[in-house]
Amino acid sequence: MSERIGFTGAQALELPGWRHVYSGKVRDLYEPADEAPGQSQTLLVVASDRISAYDHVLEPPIPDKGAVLTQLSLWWFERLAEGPDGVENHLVSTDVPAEVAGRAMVVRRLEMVPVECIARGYLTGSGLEEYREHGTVTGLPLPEGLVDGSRLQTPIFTPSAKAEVGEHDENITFEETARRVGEETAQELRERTLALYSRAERIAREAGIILADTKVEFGRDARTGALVLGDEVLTPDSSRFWDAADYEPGRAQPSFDKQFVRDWLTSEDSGWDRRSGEVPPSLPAEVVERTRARYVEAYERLTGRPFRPAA
Ligand code: Q0T
Repeated sequence: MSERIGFTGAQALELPGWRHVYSGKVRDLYEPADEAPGQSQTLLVVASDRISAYDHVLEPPIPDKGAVLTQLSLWWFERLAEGPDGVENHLVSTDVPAEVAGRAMVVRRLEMVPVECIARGYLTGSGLEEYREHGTVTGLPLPEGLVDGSRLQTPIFTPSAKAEVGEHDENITFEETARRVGEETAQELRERTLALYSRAERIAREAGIILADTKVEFGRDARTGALVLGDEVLTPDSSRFWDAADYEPGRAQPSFDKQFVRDWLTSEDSGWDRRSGEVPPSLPAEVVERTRARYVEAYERLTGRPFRPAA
């Protein structure tokens, strides 16, 4: 978990009682200041308002994005914990420093499994690229004739592994997953990821949202050895959400949350060239506001609750 320490541009907050240990593109991790580094039972995960697109973290942040995603993830944790097939997760408490109220959670420190567990019910993105080249996704053969956005007959488990800093995670086969984590763990990851996707896809569909794919991360409780759901779950940052009303296979589907950002960045108006390697220009206020509204809409449609920013 140290590979991204020092992520450029991430501003760690000074949080009373917590020491900053890690920053990803959009989230920051802290540990209790009164315990030896790496030894605590708990961690604090803080979701920032940062937004990324085309591999860049953009300016300015999207107001309330971190809170919306944290509240959505908490709602999913609750939904997924229900029932006989309930999934254990790492949440300990939402009692966090006032400065990050609503957008942070205290979690159990787990031994994270070094594989990103992805379930896909629709073909797009890196899955589509591999399919076009080889007719497979992470080595799994798919029927001929599928196009961008095609719904798959059966959802598939398409694991990936963290690449070096600055590189995209790389898709790996089930066999490679088993080599890295053991056959039994690999099978358990596949089964649990596909079950989670099926449950969530049905819930999202009832809200008129297509859950095209989702990435989850599991860790082991060092005491019990149990696989526990970590990270954030089923947010627009870890999943592809499409508006069912706009779904049209055969083209790239509009992103539920980021489409205004992508459209503006790739328009003449922005003056930016995606392939230039240059820092993208700041988003106009209107794009920021419309994007904020989309995150709130995703939360409200899925949960059926109004979004209320923390005081
Ligand atoms: C982690 C132990 O995305 C990450 O962090 C967000 C800033 C990656 N990451 C997760 C952990 C977690 C969690 N979540 C946990 N429960 N236990 N490590 C560390 N980095």
